[in-house]
Amino acid sequence: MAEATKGPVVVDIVHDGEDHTEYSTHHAVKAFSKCSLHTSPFANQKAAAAATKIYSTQLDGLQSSIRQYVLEKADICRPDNIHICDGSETENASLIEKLQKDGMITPLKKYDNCWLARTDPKDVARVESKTFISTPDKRDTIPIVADGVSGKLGNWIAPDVLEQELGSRFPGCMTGRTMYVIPFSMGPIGSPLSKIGIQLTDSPYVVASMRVMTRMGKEVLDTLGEGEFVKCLHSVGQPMPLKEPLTNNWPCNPERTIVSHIPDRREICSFGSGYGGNSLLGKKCFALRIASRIAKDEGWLAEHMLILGLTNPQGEKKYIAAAFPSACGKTNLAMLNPTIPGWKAECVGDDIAWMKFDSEGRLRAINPEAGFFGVAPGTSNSTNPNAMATIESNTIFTNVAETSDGRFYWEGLEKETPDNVSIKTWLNEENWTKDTKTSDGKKVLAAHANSRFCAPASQCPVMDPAWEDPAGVPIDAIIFGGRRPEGVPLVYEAFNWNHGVFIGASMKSESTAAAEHKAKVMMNDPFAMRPFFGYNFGHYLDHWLHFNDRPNLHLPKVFHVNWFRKNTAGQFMWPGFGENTRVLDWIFRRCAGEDIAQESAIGLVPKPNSINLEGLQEKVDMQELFHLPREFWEKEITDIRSYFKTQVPQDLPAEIEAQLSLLEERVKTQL
Ligand code: OXD
Ligand code: MN
Repeated sequence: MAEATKGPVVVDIVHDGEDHTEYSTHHAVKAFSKCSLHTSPFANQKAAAAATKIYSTQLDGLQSSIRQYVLEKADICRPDNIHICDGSETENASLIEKLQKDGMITPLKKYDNCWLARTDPKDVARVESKTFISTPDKRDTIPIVADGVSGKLGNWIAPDVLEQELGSRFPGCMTGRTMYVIPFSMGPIGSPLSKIGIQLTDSPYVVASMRVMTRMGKEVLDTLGEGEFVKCLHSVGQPMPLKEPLTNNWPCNPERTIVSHIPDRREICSFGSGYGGNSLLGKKCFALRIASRIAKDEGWLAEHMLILGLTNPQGEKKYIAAAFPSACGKTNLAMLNPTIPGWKAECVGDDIAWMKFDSEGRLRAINPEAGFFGVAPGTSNSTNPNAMATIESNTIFTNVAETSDGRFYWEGLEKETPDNVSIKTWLNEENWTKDTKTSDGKKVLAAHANSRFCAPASQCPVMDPAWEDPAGVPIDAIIFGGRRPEGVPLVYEAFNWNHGVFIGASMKSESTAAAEHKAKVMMNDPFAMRPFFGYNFGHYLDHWLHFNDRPNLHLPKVFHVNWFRKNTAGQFMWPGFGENTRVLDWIFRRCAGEDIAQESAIGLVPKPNSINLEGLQEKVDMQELFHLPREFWEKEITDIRSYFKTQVPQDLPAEIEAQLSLLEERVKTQL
């Protein structure tokens, strides 16, 4: 690890361009004690305050709390320059130029302002095992589990241990680099549902991506005034001069990666990874982990949900929020093209929903993001034409493959890519074909399974007119879903709110390439939040349940869907994609109060022939699709019970336990 240069940071304005301001830092001779930098720099507010007192006037444009934060962290990280981002086109152009010069991105010439980044192959996904939440009391972060049980609902780290971990990484980590200060708003600027963050990062790739994914720049600072903000510190962990050459010109430090959250201080510190949710701190770290904790404190919900507006042929509109684990086609559903004539679907968001009951008791949702950080493989004109239209310009691609005529390429685009081009893989291997194999005979992928596009939401042809409404959109239905090849029907409805919370708590799905998991295994993923809970899952369930006791709330109906059931031959039984409108139509009509559901052991299921199948090209065996095998459900109940018992032994609300017993009773008597 690089030694920090000693002495407090002095900030001089060296350049004040038309559109942005750049500062350079140098280090004064008077030294801090070595101890203050190395043992507990994050706790040493006094030393930082001293630096602030002496030098803060030189970051004049910033409000004092931000200035203090910047100085404190600059004092530890020792960047050569500090750049306050204004979010302008000019600034972005100079960042893109720098990224090109540094060999971090190349243009995809077939499109307008589209770029391809290839990462170090060691930095390709979220690292859940290195993601921590720190609170003085462990039980505030994760449920206590028995000795010998490995907890699967987040990682806790003691505050003093975290201080040491951060103290052994951040000092001097930005030497030779620029610290960018990114003011950003999660949610429309100024909305009462929005929150502001300040991210400090030494990665220009992160700045360019945050500009797409959030509302970023000067307007945010103006709106914030002296208000509160979430503190987000990020470093790729590669100070200059480099000790070893980079791979793909992508600075990162995988051996030392840590993604940490201090919810009591509304603070995030992430080190060592430049990619995705590890480094674009507005997304999973802020909008889910920190926000879910803020939401609990303030009485609202921050959820891993898409938001979709649906208009029926009569012109009536409803909004749904839907939670799916990664790799269940959330982005496809968020942008779906309905196949039933007369229906319209419009996108508000594809990944995260912040939801709050308004004064009339209606649940209102905003999408805190401004862009899509979507999984590329599988996206095509047949699966998601709206995403394809969105990513034709102003998009940053990461770890996709490239054609010789300057297009992007990934698995799923076989039919849409001309035959006469050659393909270079995400690993820079030329002349890839679908038959390319490794020396030990394994199929080589052209694009990494977690390769991404990062594109502005405003470019999506089906954005909802209200997607930036500061008041949010009213939510009528909450949908849970997962990849369930067996036993789980196409759709069912919860009997009531508490049953709905139980359904969310017992969600499962096949694992994803978005994180470091290797095999396709069935994983419990309650509320699709398993990697994103900002506090103890048991307390999270209490929070959801308490809405049932609040008077005058119009609680949305809750549903569970499964597009992924397979028949005995291993084929999907439901065509999915646009045809999912048929299920949404049923959900819509249920929300409108239609009598089209009947009781089953697991919830309310569609009455025979109540799902509109008119015009469906494929033959679907609805009987089989809704069959509830007794053995499967008995085993499911045993598994859920054992999951709760091992993972949430002390904090599971009694009501969830009661819901499980009710399910067990119904399965016993009705199946
Ligand atoms: C994602 C995820 O959205 O992993 O990237 O959920
Ligand atoms: Mn997600």
